[in-house]
Amino acid sequence: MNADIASRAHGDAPSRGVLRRYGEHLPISDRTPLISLGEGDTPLVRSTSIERDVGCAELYFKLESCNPTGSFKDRGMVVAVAKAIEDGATALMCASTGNTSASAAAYGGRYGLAVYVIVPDGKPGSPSGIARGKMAQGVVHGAEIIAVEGNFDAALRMAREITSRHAIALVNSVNPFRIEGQKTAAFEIADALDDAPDVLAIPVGNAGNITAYWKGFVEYHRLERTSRRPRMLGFQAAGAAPLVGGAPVEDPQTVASAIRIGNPASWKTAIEARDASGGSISAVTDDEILAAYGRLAREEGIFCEPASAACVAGILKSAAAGQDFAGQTVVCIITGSGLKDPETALRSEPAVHRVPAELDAIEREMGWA
Ligand code: AN7
Repeated sequence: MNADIASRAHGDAPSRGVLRRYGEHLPISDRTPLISLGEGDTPLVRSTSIERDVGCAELYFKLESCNPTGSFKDRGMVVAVAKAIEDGATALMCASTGNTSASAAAYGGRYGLAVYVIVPDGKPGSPSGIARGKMAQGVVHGAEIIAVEGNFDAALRMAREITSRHAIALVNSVNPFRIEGQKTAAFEIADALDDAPDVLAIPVGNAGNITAYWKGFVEYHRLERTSRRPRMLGFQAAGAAPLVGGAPVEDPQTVASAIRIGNPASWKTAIEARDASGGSISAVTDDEILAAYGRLAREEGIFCEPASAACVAGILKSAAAGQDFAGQTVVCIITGSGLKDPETALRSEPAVHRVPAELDAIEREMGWA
């Protein structure tokens, strides 16, 4: 590791970050720099309203949106970047629907690495690009942004090929260190609840995160830190649901741009997590996603991105279809912040009262006069 990076790796206190907090469970050595941007240690918040409709004993939201770049990706990125630095890498690359690129851009910037991100391009009038907030993150952190006329699956194919030809570290979740870091969220949930939950509900796109959570729960159970392993309930958007249909989707479509993915890289391990846990992977429509997104914001105070709402939509749909969650503890993973995607929030004309800057105008408008 060069001295410059070593000197930057100090800046982690007082937040311990994933590498220090869970280092004993991670494939790190004494040469791995213990870098951090304060990732992990995210809130686990009890539901006030949706819990009743699900009919379970306790429903919690794991607010991965509270990570430094606003999504769960930071947990895996910190490990992947630390290992890349250990390896002598000077450049990172990922394909992304926006959150992986935001995270790579932030950590790369902090530790002096060049960052190249390949994202699906948004054409005028077509919803194929990444959310604006995520684009903003790549820009401000100084990444080279390569927007391709194609979807995420095409972008990932090219990122794999390019990083095999050039000395650039690939930090997509096909990088096993990403999965290692992301599994720490399962540890946090088990530590907070003093056991694994009965059910884990999670949105599924490239399927790295469901793979990571399952790995974390399996490891904690093996260490006898928990008495059980959760049923893994994965949810995909109906227009981008290859794991539900059992075949890749050529042209995936959904409002939840983070999970607009037609051929998940971690396909096999997602199916293994589903089957070994006695769980399922099912689809929710965009209408169901947006309904859950609205309820989370209005009734729970949680502004998440549409992809995150997919798991809440899914658990509500499962309960409405007769699945019995009585007596069970359910955790929904809120994978990313709603601030990432203001366009979805403002899709309909915002309900703003426009008035002159006068007290009586406000009182009249609000019906107080
Ligand atoms: C908010 O950033 O794939 O099933 O390139 O951003 O592990 O892919 C993002 C995925 C869920 C799905 N929620 O997780 C990317 C990317 C949010 C996400 C997922 C993503 P995986």
